[in-house]
Amino acid sequence: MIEGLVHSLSSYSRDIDQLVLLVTVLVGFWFILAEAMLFWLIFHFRARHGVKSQYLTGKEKHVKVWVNTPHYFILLCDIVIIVAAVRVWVLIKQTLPPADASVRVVGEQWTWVFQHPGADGTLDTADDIRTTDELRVQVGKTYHFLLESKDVLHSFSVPVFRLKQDAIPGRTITGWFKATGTGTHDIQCAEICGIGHGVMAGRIVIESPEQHAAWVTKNTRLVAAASTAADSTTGAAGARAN
Ligand SMILES: [Cu+2]
Repeated sequence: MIEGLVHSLSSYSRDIDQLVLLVTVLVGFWFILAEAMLFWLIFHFRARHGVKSQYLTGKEKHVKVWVNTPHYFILLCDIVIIVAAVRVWVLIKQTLPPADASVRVVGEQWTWVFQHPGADGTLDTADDIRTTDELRVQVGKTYHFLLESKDVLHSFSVPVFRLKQDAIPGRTITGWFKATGTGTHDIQCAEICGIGHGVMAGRIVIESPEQHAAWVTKNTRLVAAASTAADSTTGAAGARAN
């Protein structure tokens, strides 16, 4: 979790980090100022012997200016935050750059199932490679992920990518990512999805093109061997039935 917050390994992770920093600084500034003002007022206008309290309606001009001026500055900060947030939202959620490859991600209680294209590079063909709790991708490639859920709401979260997307039963949600560095990193479910939610952890292995090609070749061969074995078993069962 902590390593996910420190590392930033997708083409858009820096945009999200900068947005979070902007919100923290702008909101933090007004928070500290407001708290400091509150405590100063409490201290300065504390009860004193022989001093009567003053009643202010809040409508006096010299009082109103203390309310309105910060109000306008805060509205300005709101506009800055909205513009920055919409910019990042459009870049990540509204734009779908062309994919170099696609992977299917299926959440279920309580595991992640990944379907990768095999040696043919195309998803939903006979040589697809299926794994549980381990997603294998190549650095520098743009991936579309097709996110599904078998049962309840889950949320596909890859902290190093700053990626989080809900998985909804009955829907296929398409999103994208492009890894900018290699290594093994956390995948988590970010939506309470039942008693095993806390153990619904996976990992993403981001590989160099050579490493990834070797993994795809090896596993495509394993998939082919498994389907041949299954065919011969079915054939044998068929022969017995006859
Ligand atoms: Cu889940």
